[in-house]
Amino acid sequence: MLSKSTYLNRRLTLKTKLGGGLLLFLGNEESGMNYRDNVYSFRQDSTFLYYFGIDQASLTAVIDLDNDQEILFGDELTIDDIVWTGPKEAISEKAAKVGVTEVKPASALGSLLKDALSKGQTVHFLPPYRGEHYLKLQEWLHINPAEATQKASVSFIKAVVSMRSYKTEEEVAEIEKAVDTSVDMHLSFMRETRAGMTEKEIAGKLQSIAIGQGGDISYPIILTVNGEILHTHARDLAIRDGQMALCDAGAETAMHYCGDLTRTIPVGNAFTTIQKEMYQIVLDAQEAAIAACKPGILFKDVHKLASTKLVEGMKQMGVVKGDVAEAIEHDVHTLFFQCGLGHMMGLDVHDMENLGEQYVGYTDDLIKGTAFGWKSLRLGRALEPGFVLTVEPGLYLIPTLIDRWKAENKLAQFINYEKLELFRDFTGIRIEDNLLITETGNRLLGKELVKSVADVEGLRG
Ligand SMILES: [Mn+2]
Repeated sequence: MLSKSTYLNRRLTLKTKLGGGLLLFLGNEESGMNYRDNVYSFRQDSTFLYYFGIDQASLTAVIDLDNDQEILFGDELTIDDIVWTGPKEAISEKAAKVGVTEVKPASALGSLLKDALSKGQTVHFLPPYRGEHYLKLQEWLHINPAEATQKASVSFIKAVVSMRSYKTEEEVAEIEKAVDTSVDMHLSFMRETRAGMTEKEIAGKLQSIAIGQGGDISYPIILTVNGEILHTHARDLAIRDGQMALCDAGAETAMHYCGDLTRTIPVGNAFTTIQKEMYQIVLDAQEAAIAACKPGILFKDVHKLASTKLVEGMKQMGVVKGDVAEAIEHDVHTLFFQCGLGHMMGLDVHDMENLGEQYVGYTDDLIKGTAFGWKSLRLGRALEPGFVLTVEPGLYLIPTLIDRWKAENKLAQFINYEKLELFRDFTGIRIEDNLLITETGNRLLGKELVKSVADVEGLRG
C-alpha cells in the first residue's frame, strides 16, 4: 500500500474531473477453479487498487460526487470465517490507511444504489470484465450483461485514464522493483536453460523467482521454442540444440505493479549464422525504436520506424525486394511483424486494457486502425513524460500465414516467395524492454539485462 495521502489525493483529483453522479468501483471476487473454495490466486481490480489500495476480495467502493461521500462496502470476518483464516486486519482499519472513514456492510450497497437511481443520480461504472461484475451491474443497476460494456461511463473511463497514464515517482520506483525481479527471472533463463529441459520446467523455475521475491508473475509466462506463436505457453516439450528459446516473462510486486521483458536465446552455446543475422535485425529495430521514444512523438510512428528497420533487414536477407518505404505503405511488414510494438504498463501489464484500447492508447483525434497488424497496436498516441511502456519488436515466421500469402501471391512485387521458403520454419525472435518517458527522452527501467549477440552468447557459455 502507498501512503494515505497518495490515495486521498488521487480521489480528490478524480472528483475534480467529473461533474456529478456516483462513481462505482467494483472490486474483484475470489474465483473458484474447480469448486468454490479451491480458488485461483486472488487479483484485485487495478483501478480499485489505484484509488483504494486494499488488496482484498469482495469489496466495492462508491464515491458520491453530489453528496461528497466516499464509502467502502464489505463484510468483516465472522467468527466462523476466523476459524479458517485466522484473525485479519479489519476492513475499517485498512480503510483508515487509505483515508476512507465510512465502511458499510456489503448488503447496504444495493439499497444505496436503488436510492441513487430513484433520485435520478447518474451511476458511473467502468467496463466489466469478470462474470461477477456483469451480475452485480445487472442486480444493482438493471444493466443487461450484453450491453454492460457499451453502457460504461466514457467520462469515468477518460478521467481514470488521464490519471493512471502518468506514473508518479513512487509508482516508477515500484515498477522498477517489478522489472528488477523480471530481470532476475530472465538471467536465470539465459544462464540455466539447457538442451533436454522442457519448456514447462524452465517456466516453473522462473515463476518461483517471482513468487520468492514477494509478488508473482504479471501474466502467464510465454516460454517456447516456437516464438512465432505469439501467445503460446510452456509445453512438456524438451528443447534442443540448434533451436532458439523465447521467454516473455514479467513479475508483479506485492503491490501489483508490473514488469514485462522478453529475450530470445540459442538453446546451445551460440546462435547459428542465420539466427544471429535475424536477431541483429530485431535488436537494431528495438534500439532505433527506443532511441526515438520521447515526448511528442506518436508511438504509431515509432511502430512504423521499427517496422521499417525490420523490413530493411528482411531486404538484406533477400526476402523483401523493392522500395522499403513503399513496402511499408503496403503493410509488407505484417508478414513478419503481426503485432504492435508496445503497450502502456503499470498496475496491469497491458495497463488499463479493460478500459478500452481506444481510450488508453489513442485519442479522440487518433482512431485505432482496423487493418491486419495495425489493429494489434495497443498504443498509438503521442508519448508524454510519465508514460511507462514496452518496446518489443520481433520477427515472426508463421508457416500458416506464409502459406496463405504465398497461395494468394500477395504483394508479390515486394516479396521473394522462393527465398521466403527458406525461412518458413525459422520460428520467431522478440526483444522487449520497459521504459519511462522523461521530459527530454526516455530511461530504461530496472537493472540492465544484456541483449547484444555477444553478451547473450556470453551467458550461454
Ligand atoms: Mn509486452
